[in-house]
Amino acid sequence: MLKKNEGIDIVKELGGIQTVEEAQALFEQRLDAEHLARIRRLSHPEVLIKIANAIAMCDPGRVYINTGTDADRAFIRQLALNKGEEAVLAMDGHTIHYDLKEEQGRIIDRTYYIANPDEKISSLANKILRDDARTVVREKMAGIMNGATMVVGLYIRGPVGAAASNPALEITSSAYVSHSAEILYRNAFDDFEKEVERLGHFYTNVHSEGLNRPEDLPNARVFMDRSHRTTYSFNCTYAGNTLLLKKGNHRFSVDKAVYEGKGLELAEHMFITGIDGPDGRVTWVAGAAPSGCGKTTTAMAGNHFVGDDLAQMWIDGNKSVRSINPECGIFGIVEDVNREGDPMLMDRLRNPGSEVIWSNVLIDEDGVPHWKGNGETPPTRGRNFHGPWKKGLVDSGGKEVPISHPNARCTIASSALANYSDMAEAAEGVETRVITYSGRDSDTMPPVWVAKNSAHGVVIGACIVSAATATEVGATGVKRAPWANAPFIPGALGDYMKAQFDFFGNAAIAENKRPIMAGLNYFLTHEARGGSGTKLLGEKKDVKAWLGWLERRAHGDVEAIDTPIGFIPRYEDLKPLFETLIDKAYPKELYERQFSLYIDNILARNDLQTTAYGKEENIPQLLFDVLGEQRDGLIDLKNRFGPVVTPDQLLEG
Ligand code: SPV
Ligand code: MN
Repeated sequence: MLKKNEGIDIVKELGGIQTVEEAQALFEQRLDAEHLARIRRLSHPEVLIKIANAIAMCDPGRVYINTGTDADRAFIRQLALNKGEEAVLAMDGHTIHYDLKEEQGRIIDRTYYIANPDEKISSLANKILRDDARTVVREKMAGIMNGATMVVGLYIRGPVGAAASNPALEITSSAYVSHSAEILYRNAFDDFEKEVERLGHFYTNVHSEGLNRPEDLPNARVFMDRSHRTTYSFNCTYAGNTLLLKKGNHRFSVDKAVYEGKGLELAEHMFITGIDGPDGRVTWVAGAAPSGCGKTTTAMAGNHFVGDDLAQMWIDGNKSVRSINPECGIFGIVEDVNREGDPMLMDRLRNPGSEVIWSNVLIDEDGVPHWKGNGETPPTRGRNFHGPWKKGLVDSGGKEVPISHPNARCTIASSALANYSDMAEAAEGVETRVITYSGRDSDTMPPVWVAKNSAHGVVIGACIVSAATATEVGATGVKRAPWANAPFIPGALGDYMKAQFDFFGNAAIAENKRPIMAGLNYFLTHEARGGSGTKLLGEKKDVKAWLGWLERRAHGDVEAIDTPIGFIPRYEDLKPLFETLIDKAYPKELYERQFSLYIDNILARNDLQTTAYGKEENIPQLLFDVLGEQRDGLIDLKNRFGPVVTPDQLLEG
């Protein structure tokens, strides 16, 4: 069991400041008059003590208290430019940032939970004992900001006033990290302490890029102290390792939901978007997918964008499931973003009018960014994550260096997007009626299916399988990706699973508001369905049809075909949706290939999950019951129809 405030708070011990008086004395010594005046606008003892200790530990040359004004944002952006962390591009408001070529994703091998001696953590994660972590942090972070400017930012992860928001400090010597925080999170300088009082806690993140040299990268670390909800990150720059407001704090929010949420809260790796239905109806969808599997594209395919990466959910007094986005911007993968699949994002990336931080793409000699899969004619030379680049360049291993890294990203405010919904700022969140789970699955599950009930829905999430993507350094192969949230689940998987069953099956949700739960799969290939080649059977834009169908299904507007894995769409419902939503013919023959059940593949998946979960401790029996029920049904179908069962055969029942 996770114990809060257990063991020493490392930054407090290394900083040595225990009281508000000591904190104030340090501020007087270390801050110039302007920033002293700013910090005097704060009075919460814990907040002041935490900031003072970060200063005492990191020993910066200057402390900048960021109040989130336009002037402060301009200062931070300019600091990033002066330091060389970013450079300006041809388009007004656009900058480029590079991470070292060895740090183009999350460094999971150097990411640890700080644990108390008797504490269990996820079998998928690394842990370091508190005393050892203190030694490492002392050795690496004491004085790490010598001569540098420390920016202290006060944010709220979610709208001010929302039930599931969490206040968080981002303290960093990287102006790029701070600049990114300003675009991706809500600066809450004026509301911070009020929100800390209301919510009873805050998260703290302390980061320094150190000297930002490749030789220091083996010593880079990302530490998460669950007991004190404080992160430490050093010698790295990639936002997934450094801007711990994002995944570092998401991990704490998962803990909070699982261990304190009482079946009424979740913290998910999900987009949130609204789909227009008939007669002006808007239906809100939240969906999980592993990093690099189309969450941003799916969110942008909706009519009303709220978020593309994270969702905080709760059951409210009106018996509905509400969701908010802890972020207010996107840190989106740009590979394969093009006019065809992502017209609205492309519009913002290629036209003036918004602030964009690009990372790890190619910049040509005219200061224009280029990336793989953008549908444009690529230049033959420029500068990218690897340094100077020209077509045909190979790395030290003899591999061709792509024009942009597959995890190259753009950072942009949600409000810049044409489909941005102002519901993104609503403290009451959006009423969520559809939950989706997806992964890169080339050969097994159909494009869309709806769980029979909430228990089956939780099992869809538990059973996500996905090919590895570039967001984690060194990841390869096909992996289980439970709820697409596994990299961010600090505690035991069984505890997390129980929280899922408790939440979605909760009697506190009204039956007519209980979300439908679905699987989505955009990655079926021709070769897996009787054709040849690894080309996808569908197109990116088809997602609008799948979401459109789910929108109708959530309101009971369409019937569906009952199968052991859940309900699949009828052809006659999909065909008009393809026509009206994406102006595309949808041949029956394609439908049959996409929605025939390949029983042996699904059974193999079922076995894989049953075996893998069988090895975990304390997995709720309900998971095995659901998998067993599905297996029996699938075997029965196979006995009657053979290994490939078409929708028409399924309709025969
Ligand atoms: C992801 O990889 O899931 C991201 C980017 O959203 S980050 O976690 O920040 O690396
Ligand atoms: Mn993510």
